Amino acid sequence: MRRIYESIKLLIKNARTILIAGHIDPDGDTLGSMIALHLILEKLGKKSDMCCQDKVPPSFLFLSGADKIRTSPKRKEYDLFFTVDASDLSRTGNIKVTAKHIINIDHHADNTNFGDINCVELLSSVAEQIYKLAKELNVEINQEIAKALYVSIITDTGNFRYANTLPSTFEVACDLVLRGAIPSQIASAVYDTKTIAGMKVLSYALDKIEKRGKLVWSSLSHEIIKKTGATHDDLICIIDYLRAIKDTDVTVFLREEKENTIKVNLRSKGRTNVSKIANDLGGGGHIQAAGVTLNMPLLEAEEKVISTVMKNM
Ligand SMILES: [Mn+2]
Repeated sequence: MRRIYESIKLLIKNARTILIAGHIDPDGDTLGSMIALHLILEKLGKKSDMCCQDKVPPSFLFLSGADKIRTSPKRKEYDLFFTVDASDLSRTGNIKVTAKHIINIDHHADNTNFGDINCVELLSSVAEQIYKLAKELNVEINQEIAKALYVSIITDTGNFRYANTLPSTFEVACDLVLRGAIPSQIASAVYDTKTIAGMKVLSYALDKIEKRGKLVWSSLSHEIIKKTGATHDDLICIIDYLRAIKDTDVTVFLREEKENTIKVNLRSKGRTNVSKIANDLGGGGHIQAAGVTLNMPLLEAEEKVISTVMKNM
């Protein structure tokens, strides 16, 4: 690993143009890591562009530099192209650039090692890797970097609750707090961001909950989503509420984005591989979090997904 960090150091030194890309539907880890890396490079006197195919969710806009993240890259060619939190290049979506070197920094077990340099470690979050990189580069972590990395850690570990929470996660988090990340303020900025429309649409989803064995699911029709005025950001967090029900393993949430377009999210607490289920349905993802889009009526999609899950549990 040490050698990998050494090579990254050298490539940064020689690069004139640098792009940092996150994954589609950006989450706290990809965004926090992008911003932290951008700030670290800035401290080394290196300018970098940041790019994510999809817009930054409003709950992360408080991070300094979040407003600099573009949905398309400034240039077509870069010396260095960092991807953070992407298990495969396709996870960066429609960001198509040519680069002399691709540096793949990621913590997913199924990473396809698509980079020229693959910095892949099974840590809680990419934040832990960026933290190590900062140390390796002799860049002092200031309050802004600490805040960004802390956001990555709490969002990817579900506030230190998921199985990926390691002793090193607490060590890094502790140092970030010592360097000015204020846990209560950051938690409030990230989580106390629910909208009235989001709460209303959630109430419909909760009302429709069904449970069969260790499987829990719910769904929302396009009509309800339209009626409440809920946005994409209001909808993507619903599965976390469903997931909190006791004595369950798999959670499924289906939403009718438009007629015959059903977005399906799958989560597992570890006993069932939802990535396999999503694959069977034509989608993809990870063991504990996966998804698929089905082109059929909502009821039909619900039946199909539930029977596929039951077969795999
Ligand atoms: Mn991550």
